[in-house]
Amino acid sequence: MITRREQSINAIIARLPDRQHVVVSNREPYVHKRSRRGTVVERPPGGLVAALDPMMQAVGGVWIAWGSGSADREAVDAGAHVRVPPEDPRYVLRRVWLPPDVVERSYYGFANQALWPLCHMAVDKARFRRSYWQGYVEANRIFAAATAEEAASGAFVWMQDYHLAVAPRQIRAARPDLLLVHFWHIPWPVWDVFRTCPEAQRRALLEGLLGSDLLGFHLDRFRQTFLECVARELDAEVDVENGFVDYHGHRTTVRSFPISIDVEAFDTLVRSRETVRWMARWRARPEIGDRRVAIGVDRLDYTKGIPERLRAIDRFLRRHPYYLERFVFVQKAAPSRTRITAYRQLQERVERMIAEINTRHGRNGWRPILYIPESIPPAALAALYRLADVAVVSSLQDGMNLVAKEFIACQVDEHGVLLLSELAGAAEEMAHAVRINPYDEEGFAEAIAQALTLPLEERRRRMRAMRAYLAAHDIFWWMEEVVAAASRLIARRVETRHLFEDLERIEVARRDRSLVLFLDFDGTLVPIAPTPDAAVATLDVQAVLRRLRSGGHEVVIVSGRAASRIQTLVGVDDLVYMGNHGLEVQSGDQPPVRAAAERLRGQMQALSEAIHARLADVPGLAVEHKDLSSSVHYRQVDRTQVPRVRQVVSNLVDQYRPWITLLRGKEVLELRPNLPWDKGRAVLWWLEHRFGPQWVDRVLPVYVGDDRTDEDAFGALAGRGITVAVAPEGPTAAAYSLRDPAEVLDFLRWLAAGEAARQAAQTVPIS
Ligand code: ADQ
Repeated sequence: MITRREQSINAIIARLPDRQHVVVSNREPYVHKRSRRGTVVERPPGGLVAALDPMMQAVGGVWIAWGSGSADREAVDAGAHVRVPPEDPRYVLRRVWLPPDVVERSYYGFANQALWPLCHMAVDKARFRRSYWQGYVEANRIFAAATAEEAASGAFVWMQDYHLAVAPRQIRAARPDLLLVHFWHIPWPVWDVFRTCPEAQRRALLEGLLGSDLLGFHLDRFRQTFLECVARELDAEVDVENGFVDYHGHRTTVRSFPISIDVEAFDTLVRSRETVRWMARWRARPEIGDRRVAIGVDRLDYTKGIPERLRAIDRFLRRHPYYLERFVFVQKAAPSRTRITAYRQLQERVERMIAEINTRHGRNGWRPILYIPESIPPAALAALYRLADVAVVSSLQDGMNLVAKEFIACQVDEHGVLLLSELAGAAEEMAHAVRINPYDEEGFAEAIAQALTLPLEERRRRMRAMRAYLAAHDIFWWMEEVVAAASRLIARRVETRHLFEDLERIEVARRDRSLVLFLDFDGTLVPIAPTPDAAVATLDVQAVLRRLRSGGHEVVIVSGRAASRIQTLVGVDDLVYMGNHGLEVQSGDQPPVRAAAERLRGQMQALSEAIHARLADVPGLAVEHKDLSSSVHYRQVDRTQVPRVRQVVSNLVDQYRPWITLLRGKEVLELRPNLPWDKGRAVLWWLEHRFGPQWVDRVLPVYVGDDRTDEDAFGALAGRGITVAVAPEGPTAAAYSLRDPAEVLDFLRWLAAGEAARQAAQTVPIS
C-alpha cells in the first residue's frame, strides 16, 4: 500500500513539474562530526528536517545550510557540496561557511537576542545592537549568494525561518527568475511591539521578507499582524483580505499554513517494541512506579513558560495533598542556546526551582519532579508521551508548538489529557485540550487537578477528536498546502490570455485525447443571481451540455453548493455533479474525505441555525445550508450592516474550531469543514480515479470557473489542462480568461461542434 508520505510526495512532484527544488535553512539536515570512532554523520533532531528530508530525497535538488559540524569541511568537494544521505545519495547538500564572528553576531546575536525575543513579545530581553544587525545581514548575504549560485533557472526556493529574513530580497535582486517561498516558524508581533526594533532594522526586515513571492505563517493572526506592520511601516499596497502586498513593483502573497508532524511515523514509533520496552523501563524507575504521570517536554527557552509551570505544580501539590507520593511530574528538558546569558539564567532558575519544590514536598524517598536534561532516544520520548496521564504545554508565546501534536499522535491508548496554553499557536487547532493561561497560577494549578480527575470517557472523547483532526492535518498536508499555493503563483506568472485567441492550440491539444470538462456553475454557466435560488441553467446551457455529453465528452459540474441542489438547478441527467467544493459526488464514488465531512454534518447544521437566529433582523441576508457546508450571502444586505454580519459569523465560527473554517468569497461567507480538500484536489482525485494515474495521456481536462475556490483547480491543472477564469478580478492562476457566462456558452458550443464546423467557424465563435 502506498504510504501517506509517498502519496504526498507524488502530489508535490506533480504540482511543480520540471522545477529544481532548493531548500534554504540555517540548520543542515546532515552534520559531519569528528569523534573518537572517526567521522560520524548525525541527523539533527527536529520536525522540519524530518519532514523536508524525505521530500528532498524523492525530488532531488539542493539543500543550502550552514556547515556547523566539526568535520563538515572535510566531507565536501571544492564547491562545498556533499551528496546525502551518505548511505544512498539522493540530493546535494551545499554548505555555506559562516565566519565565527558572523555566527556570533548573527545566530547568537540578532537572530536569537533580537528577533526571537521581539517576535515572542519579550521586549525586555531584546538587544538590537548594530553589530548584531550587521552580522545578520552578512550571514543572509552569504546564504543569498550561495542560493543564487546553486539555483537553476526558475527553481522553487523554499527558505525557512527567522534566521533568513533579509535573504529573500537579496536573492531576488540577483535572480528575479526564481520562485521564492519563505516560511516563518515563530509568531509575528503586533505593531506596538515590532516598533521597538530600531527603524532601519525593522524596515529592512519587512523589505527583506517582501522579496519572497509567497510568505507563510502558522496562523492567520500572525499573517494579519505582519500585514499591519507592513502597512504602517512601508509605502506598500496591502490587501489584508486577500493577503497581497504590492511593494516596489513586486507582489508577495501572505498566507497561513499551520505546521504539523509526521503522524504516521510517530504512530509506528510509538507502537514499536522498542517504545513498549521503554514504557516498562520508565515504570520500573522508582521515581515513577505506578504513580500518575504528568510530563513537560521543552527546549529550555524562556518562551515555554517553564517557571510558570513549576509554580503551578507547587501550588497544586499544596492544594491537593492527596497527590503527594501519588504523582510525579517528568520534565524532559533540552538545554538550548546556552551561550546566551538569558538562556543560562533560565536553566539555573529552572534547576533551582525544581530542587526547592522537591525539597519542600519530597518524602519517603519520593520527589514530585523528575528532571531529565540529558538527551534520550526517540523511542524513550515516545514512551513518555504514551504513558503520560497529562502533558503540560505552557508557552507564554509559541508559533505552533509541536510537542502538543506529538503527544496527541503518541496517545494511542487515548487516555491522556493535554493541558495547553491558550497562548500557543497549537491552541487554535486543538480545541479539545484543557486550556490554561500560564500567567494565571491558581487556574493553572486547578487545571492540573481537573485533568487528573477527568472521567476516562471524557478524556477519550477529547483525545479522539484531536487525533482525528491531526491525522488529517499532518506535516504532509502542510507541505502540500505550501506547494499548492506556490504552484498557483507560478501559474499566475504566466500571462492570462483571452481564450478565443488560442482556440487553435486547443484544437491541436484535443486531437488525440477526449475532453473532460469541469464546469463551475454560479458565475460560470449562469450569471451570479441576486438570491441563490434564482440561478437556474437556461435551455441553451442545458442543450450544449447535452450535446457535449452525447459527443462522448465527460462533463463534471463542480460547485460549492450541495450536489443534489446543483443537479436540480442544472437539470441535465448523465453529468457528474460534485457538490460542496468537491466533498461530495452525486454518484457511487466518493472522495476519500467524505466520511470525515459526514461526521461534521450535525455541527454545520447547528452553526447555520445559530447564524440564522442571531442575524434574523438583517434584511437581505440569506443563509444557505448545504448539508456539509453553509454560505452566508450578503449581496443584498445594506453596506452599513456588513461589518456586523462578518463579525457575528466570525464569532460563531470560532466556537466550532478547528473543524469548521470561514472563507470569504464574492459577497458571501463560506463555512466549510476544515478538511484537506479543495476543488483542485477533487479534480485530481477524479481524474486519477476515473482514468488512472496516467490520465494525462488519455484525457484533456478543461476547467472553467470564476471563483476564488476555482483557483485551487487552476493551480492543480497548470500545464496539464486548459484552465479558464471567467471575469477574473485580479491575477489568476488560469491560463485563459473569458468575459462572462455568455462567452462560456459560446466556447462550449464551439467545443461541442464537430471538427468541420469548428474549422468553418474560422476559430472564432459567434453568438
Ligand atoms: P521550537 O521552539 O523548538 O520550534 P516545538 O515546536 O515545541 O518548539 O518543538 C520542536 C521539536 O523539538 C519537537 O519535535 C520536540 O519533540 C523537540 N523537543 C523539544 N524539547 C525536547 C526535549 N526536551 N527533548 C527532546 N526533544 C525535544 C519552533 C517554534 C514553534 C514551532 C516550530 C515548528 O518556536 O512554535 O512549532 O518551530 O515550526
